Amino acid sequence: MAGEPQDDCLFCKIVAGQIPATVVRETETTLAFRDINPQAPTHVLVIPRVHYPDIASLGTAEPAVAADVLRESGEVAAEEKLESYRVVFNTGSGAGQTVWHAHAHVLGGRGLEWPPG
Ligand code: IU
Repeated sequence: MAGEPQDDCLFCKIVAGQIPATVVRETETTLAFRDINPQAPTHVLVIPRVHYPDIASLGTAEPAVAADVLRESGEVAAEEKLESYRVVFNTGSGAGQTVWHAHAHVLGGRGLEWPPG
């Protein structure tokens, strides 16, 4: 059920402490940890503790938690002292989503081109 931990979800396992992650920030509703395959000098993922498959379904069901993810993305950027950075929600396999638990990528520490690939 949406919102409940999923047995086959990697990020639910990180939230449960069953898989290690390099955590940089934690709140009651969110977790922020370093991406295992960083695409920039700073590459942190901000996830809700609750399971929803993407940011749209989280935003519809639990808008306050979606707002927490956005606020924490800004807090990560501030902690990492990023003057310019990008917050990305890949949504759908055609946009590069591979993990079906909502997450923001916070990317910075190098020049970022626009439009993205
Ligand atoms: P995506 O937007 O769904 O593709 O992002 C998933 C990210 O999760 C991707 O950048 C992976 O490198 C990252 N990740 C991770 O940090 N730890 C893991 O064990 C796995 C994926 I699997």
